[in-house]
Amino acid sequence: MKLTAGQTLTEKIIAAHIAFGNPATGSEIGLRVDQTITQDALGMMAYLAFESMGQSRIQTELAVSYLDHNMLYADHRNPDDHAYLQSVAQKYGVCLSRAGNGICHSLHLARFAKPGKILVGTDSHTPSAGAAGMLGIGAGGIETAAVMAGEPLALNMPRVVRVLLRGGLDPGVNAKDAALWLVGKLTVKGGSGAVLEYAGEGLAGLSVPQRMTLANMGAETGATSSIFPSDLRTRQYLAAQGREGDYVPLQAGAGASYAQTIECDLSELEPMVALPHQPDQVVPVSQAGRVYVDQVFLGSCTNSSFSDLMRAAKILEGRNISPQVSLIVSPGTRQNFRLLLKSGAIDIFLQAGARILECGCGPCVGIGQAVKSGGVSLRTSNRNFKGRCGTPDSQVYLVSPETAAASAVLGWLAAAPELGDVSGLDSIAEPEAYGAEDSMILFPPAEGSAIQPVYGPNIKPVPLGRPLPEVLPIKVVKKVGDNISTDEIAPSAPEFVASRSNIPQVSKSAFCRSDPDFWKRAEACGSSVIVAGENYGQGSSREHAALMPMYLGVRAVIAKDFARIHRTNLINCGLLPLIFEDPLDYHRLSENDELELPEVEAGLRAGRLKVRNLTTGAELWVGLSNSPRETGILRAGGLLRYIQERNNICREGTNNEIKRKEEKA
Ligand code: MIC
Ligand code: SF4
Repeated sequence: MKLTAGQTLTEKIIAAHIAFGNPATGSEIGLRVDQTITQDALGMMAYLAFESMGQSRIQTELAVSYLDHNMLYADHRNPDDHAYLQSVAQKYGVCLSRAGNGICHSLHLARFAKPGKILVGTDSHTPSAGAAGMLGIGAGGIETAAVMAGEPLALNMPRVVRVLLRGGLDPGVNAKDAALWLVGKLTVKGGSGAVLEYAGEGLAGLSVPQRMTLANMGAETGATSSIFPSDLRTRQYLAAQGREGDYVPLQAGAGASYAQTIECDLSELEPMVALPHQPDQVVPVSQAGRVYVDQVFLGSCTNSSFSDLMRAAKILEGRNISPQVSLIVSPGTRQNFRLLLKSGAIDIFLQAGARILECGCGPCVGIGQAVKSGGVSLRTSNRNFKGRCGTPDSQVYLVSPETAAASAVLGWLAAAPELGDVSGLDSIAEPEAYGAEDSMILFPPAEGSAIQPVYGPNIKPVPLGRPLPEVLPIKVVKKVGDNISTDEIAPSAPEFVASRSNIPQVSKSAFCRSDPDFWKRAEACGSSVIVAGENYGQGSSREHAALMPMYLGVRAVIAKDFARIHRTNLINCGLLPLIFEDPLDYHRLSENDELELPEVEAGLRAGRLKVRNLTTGAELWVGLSNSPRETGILRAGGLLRYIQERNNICREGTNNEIKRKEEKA
């Protein structure tokens, strides 16, 4: 790639991939995408949608489907989904990482990420690939399907925020502490519309897996992506993965200008903790007070690198965990698991009293290992939304592996130095060779047209949204506050995640943690709207948080503002993401109010709509800030219909195979 002076690294990569639009901050651009990733929990919708887009083969350079979330085979549903994913991967030219190989982001960084390329993934932590200088962007499944079918990825040109690192981490302080510090500073919406681009002399001391911890948690600020320069550390890492040939040096041009600079002196950081129930509730561990702990989880795509788990093992060596604590260890990848076995770390975990899980997401997303009622869990993962771990009244704290290990021994939240000398941790580094092998990746045959996708009985077609009428009557079915996460809208407990390929079924779980009757009320309304505060739809990219309400008759959400991925998911499902022009109007809408949008087409063209409150007689205005492309998608009733209409695909053709099978049965 040409190194252009004056451009940020983000701008350079975007300029090299522009498909349409002018890359001026805030305007809509289309990007040519090099690689895609899907994971099982959201990949199902992606491939079901892809099948109805009329392409016989994936159009990107590389597409990888990871089986890592739905690992609990409690009945036929997850194994059926996995069988389907394997069959469509073979048919359409997708590499498939088999269950047990590890977590998508950790594996993708290790095996496929390439500096300077663009990656789109059905997972909000796709920016993790930024650790190797790749621009990773999270998206919904239908959108990722469109990208696999050759559509450019549309998004608003992000502003570029420089994160300037100085100094180096003290022993006992982890890149996680820097990530928590940053999320605390920016808050869960401070990165919205931005790419966090790392720079500064502090970079030299950070390995690629440490950089991944930071890139991974950029998602918790709402950032579009996070990216690191590709430098000697990147080269070392790629060489250790047997992929030195993928290395290209990349950095921002001299004199590049940034929308904002955040400075972080790594040597001043101390162990940090995010308190329940938001990842930005960050304080130093030393100020968190005495917190007794029931469970400690070491793992997830944020913190299960080789050196993360080696450092935790070093702290646990020769010690036993507190009898009050259950310690759970899940190495993120099979590659790391094998290295940890060889190095003796797994033995140390076992001797200390840990429970070892397979390589996958597991407890991070609430699939197994819930904590007891009212229990306290310390986790090295990235999200602590209320109830995400599976226990509604639990308290989840986010910490580094060092803090997790020390706390497991002591029985209370404690930084590693509280347990003893930590200077020895400094000597732990990433291996010079990972012994990489891809025996758990199934590469597709060159031609797959004869392969039949395997549809289990729980797999249903992706429901289509409805085109917008000229006058839209909508009843307020629910009113919520600020920072509602997609975890709250579409909970990820195992019983629900296993049903995600069956929208009629899983829709009944919408908002079920806080409002179990929501689905009945929504169905009874027929046509409804949700009213929300700021940052509605933060967190996971799961488009079920849009598909499920859509299926239940929700036509719009009126909020103070939206998280980026969720706003796009709403549009792609044909729902209007409307923003109060006057935020005080939030107080003028109540549950059960009957509303009407009187002139929808004119509103779509003007980018603002009038809302009549038929119950109170009030009138208010809401904005849409829609691009012409988004207008077309909304008019059509969602992205799938839009693509089908444009490509002249008969709507009835959607997932024909499933329909035929159902008819026969
Ligand atoms: C998460 O970390 O919340 C998940 C589970 O990986 C999600 C995807 C999902 O909902 O399946 C994400 O980050 O997008
Ligand atoms: Fe899996 Fe957790 Fe990472 Fe999401 S954040 S991909 S659930 S490990």
